[in-house]
Amino acid sequence: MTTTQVVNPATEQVVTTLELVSAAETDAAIERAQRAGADWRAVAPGDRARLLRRFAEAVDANLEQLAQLEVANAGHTIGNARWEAGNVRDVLHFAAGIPERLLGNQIPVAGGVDITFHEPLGVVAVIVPWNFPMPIAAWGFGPALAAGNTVVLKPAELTPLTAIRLGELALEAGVPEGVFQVLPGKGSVVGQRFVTHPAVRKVVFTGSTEVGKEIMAGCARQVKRVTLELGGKSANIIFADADLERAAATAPYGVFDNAGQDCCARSRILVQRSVFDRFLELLEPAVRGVRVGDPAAESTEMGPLISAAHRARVASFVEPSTKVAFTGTQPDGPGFWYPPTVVLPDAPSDRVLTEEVFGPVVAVVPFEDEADAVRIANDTEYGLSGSIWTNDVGRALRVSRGVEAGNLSVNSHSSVRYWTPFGGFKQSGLGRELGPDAALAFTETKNVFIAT
Ligand code: TAP
Repeated sequence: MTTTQVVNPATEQVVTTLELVSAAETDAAIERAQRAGADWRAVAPGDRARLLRRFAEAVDANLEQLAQLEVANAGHTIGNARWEAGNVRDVLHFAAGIPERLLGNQIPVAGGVDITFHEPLGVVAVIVPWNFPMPIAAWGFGPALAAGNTVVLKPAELTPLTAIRLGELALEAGVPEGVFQVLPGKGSVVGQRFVTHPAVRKVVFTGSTEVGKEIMAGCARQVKRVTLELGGKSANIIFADADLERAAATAPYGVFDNAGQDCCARSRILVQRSVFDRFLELLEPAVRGVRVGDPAAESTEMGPLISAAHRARVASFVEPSTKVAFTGTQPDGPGFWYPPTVVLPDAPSDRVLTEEVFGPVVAVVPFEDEADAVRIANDTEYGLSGSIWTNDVGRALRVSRGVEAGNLSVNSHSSVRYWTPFGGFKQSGLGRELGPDAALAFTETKNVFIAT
């Protein structure tokens, strides 16, 4: 039996020790999910909706407990963790609207009637990373269950606690055994069985682009459906005509939220050259003002990184030769801390501009004009998110259309709403989650012609 220690990244203390699921246990769970599928897809739409609503209510009733678990397991600030648990509840309520609205078409044809159905896929596997354990899990399992699939879910080895609790809450809410199972285990064991087991019809993977490519290649062997939510290197573009004070005051939160461990982190700030120096002057106090510390404290804005290994990786982006403009603060003592750090790269080829840091390090670079801003923003294989700061509506729309990314915001840094689509261009991913079409990612369209 293999076990893993769950560590609190703010204290380095062991929270608990867990048994990891084996390959044989994964197979057994997939087979249970397959058996449960026949009954689950036959549950009347209104009853499936009611069960999802009860699951949402169970999450809401346990919101504080889930949030506290995430603070202890992932070092998320308590404010963020409460939002994340609330997001699971809201995604489930949104998903509860799906069963009764899974509408097909009636298409005019000669000699009969033609109708389409959205059939469930069967067993859907969801593989979750450690950076947002609750929301990313729910974006997969909510709509998948609503559309009549059964779900097996693998949390990241570092952050399994909230997913395990969500699995218990589903059962307490009356979701039948085998319909939603949480399997804490290794990516190389449990995750791989999801890819290779023929009864799994779809893999929803969120994580690194490197592993995502492997998953996609593995799934190709069985023409298995995949949704991929991968890395990012998003740009925060600030034009000279923008409200510079607001752009500078909010820029730290567009990249340092969740200690920069966010696929949507705006980790490149592009600033029009005519206001470059002024913007840096305004940015400095904003970065120094980010409250870094005990994630359980209500006023904290940034917690620790997830692990010592990850901190070492983040630190590798700031070399002795790197020009550091300024940094924020970090607490002393135990914990995997890294301060908010602003760097001024020498060349477009600098690693800090081309690779995802996934930590609180942001690079600021100047641009000349609108075309130059779009060119630099698109000079990356990623395309997940980004922000555009300008007071010119026409420019806001032109640049929004020009930037190759799935989720953009103008004069704000918001990326995620459960009722709007989310996903990446280029190597940031494949497919979309959430939004009005969430259920279609978990169904096959079937066309039936009936001769009259
Ligand atoms: P990964 O190392 O890719 O791990 C993600 C998940 O995949 C974990 O559950 C991991 O299990 C599992 N896994 C690892 N190797 C596997 C394999 N060979 N087969 C099947 N599953 C495997 O990523 P990470 O470091 O945890 O997460 C950070 C990355 O996720 C960043 O690049 C970030 O941008 C990306 N991310 C993207 C998004 C969106 S929405 N685009 C959202 C969040 C994060 P173990 O825990 O056991 O290794």
